[in-house]
This record gives sequence, C-alpha cells and structure tokens, in this order.
Amino acid sequence: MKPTTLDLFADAEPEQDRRREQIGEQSYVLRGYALPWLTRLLPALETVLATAPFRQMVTPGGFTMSVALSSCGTWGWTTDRSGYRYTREDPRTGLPWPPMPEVFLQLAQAAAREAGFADFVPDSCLINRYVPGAKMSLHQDKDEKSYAAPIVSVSLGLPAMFLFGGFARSDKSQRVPLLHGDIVVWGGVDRLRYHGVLPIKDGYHPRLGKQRINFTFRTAR
Ligand SMILES: O=C(O)CCC(=O)C(=O)O
Repeated sequence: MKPTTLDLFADAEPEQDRRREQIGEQSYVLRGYALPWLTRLLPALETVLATAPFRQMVTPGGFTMSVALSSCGTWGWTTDRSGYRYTREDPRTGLPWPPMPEVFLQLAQAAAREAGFADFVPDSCLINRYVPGAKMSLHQDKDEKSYAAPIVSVSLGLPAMFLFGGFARSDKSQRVPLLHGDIVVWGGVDRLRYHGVLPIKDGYHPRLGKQRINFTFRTAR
C-alpha cells in the first residue's frame, strides 16, 4: 500500500461504544464519534491530498517534524525557518489551500456542539500524518488571532497516546488513549492547555494501514 492511499473498501472496524468522556472543565473525548462519517470523510480526504500532499516541514529551530502535514480551508498552518504561521497559500505550490470539504465542516461543527461549543466556524483544518515513531511535542495552539473558538481534533487509523497537560509546559499531563474515530474537543477555559502525542507504536490499521491521521480544526482568523 502506498503510504497515503486509503483502502476505502476494507471491512468496517469493530464499533466502539459511543460515549462522551470529560477530561477537563471544557474538554471532552467523544469516543467513536467520527466512525459513522468515514464513508464520506475518507474520499474527501483523498481529494484534499491530491492537491496538497503530505510533506514534512521544518521548525524555526531547524528540526524536521516527524509528522507530515497538509491543510485545507481558507488558512493552512505552516512552519519553516522563519516561524510558525497561517497562510492562505500552500507554500509548496503557491496555490490556495484546497477548500474544506463540506463533510469535514459538518463533522467539526457537530463534534463541537456535542462538547458544548455551538457556532464553531473553523476556517482551517490541519491534517497530520503520523507513521510509527512519529510524535508531537507538548505545545499550546497560540497562532490563532483569538482563542474564543475551541479546537476539534479527530483521530483516524493507528492508536495514539494523547497528552493533555495544563497551562505550563511543566504541568503534569493526563494520558488519554485515542482510537480510530475518537474526537477530542477543548476550548473555553481549557483552550490554551498544553497537548501533544507520544511516539506512535508500530502497528497496522485495517482501514488506514501503518499510519495515524489527525484532523485539527481551528478558527485561525
Ligand atoms: O495529533 C493529534 O492528536 C494532535 C495534533 C496537534 O496537537 C496539533 O496539530 O496541534
């Protein structure tokens, strides 16, 4: 299987119980919430990736991220030696990022509502691709103009251990295991909590193969 090819016809995965777990005052994990959306979500993802394929970006400190990125929506989050920022154009092509598919928007808004955030209007969806060993260090999402809107983070494919910390990097983090179809939503008083992902363990997901895909929806502007 080519790394970015999704097997749309693989058997449906075992259904998880749908339930809402609270992990902070205004933070929730919506277990299995994305599963019923997959038949529309995955072809839409293929369309986005055909225009804006995954690529590894460099941090301002000169490190190549282990996670490969793409984006859709009006604003795409990027990083290079000159800093972190949102851009309207894909720096690889100079063309606008692909539009956010309607199904992405609907899912993000439905998940936000389920977590108590009505009226979420994301204008950016960062798409993260983790292969085994890839990780994301603890960080705060602070490149957005306002922190009024929540963050909606969808997990697909291989399992991950999500770290949900406090307001200082040194605060102890909760370890939240995430499975295919889970969505984490945090906002309000929790909007600036540190978060990250431990290195992905080796494995094979029946639908997505040797990778984890994450969609992070935000309101950038
Ligand atoms: O992959 C994840 O679950 C988290 C991604 C993330 O924290 C980010 O893109 O800022």
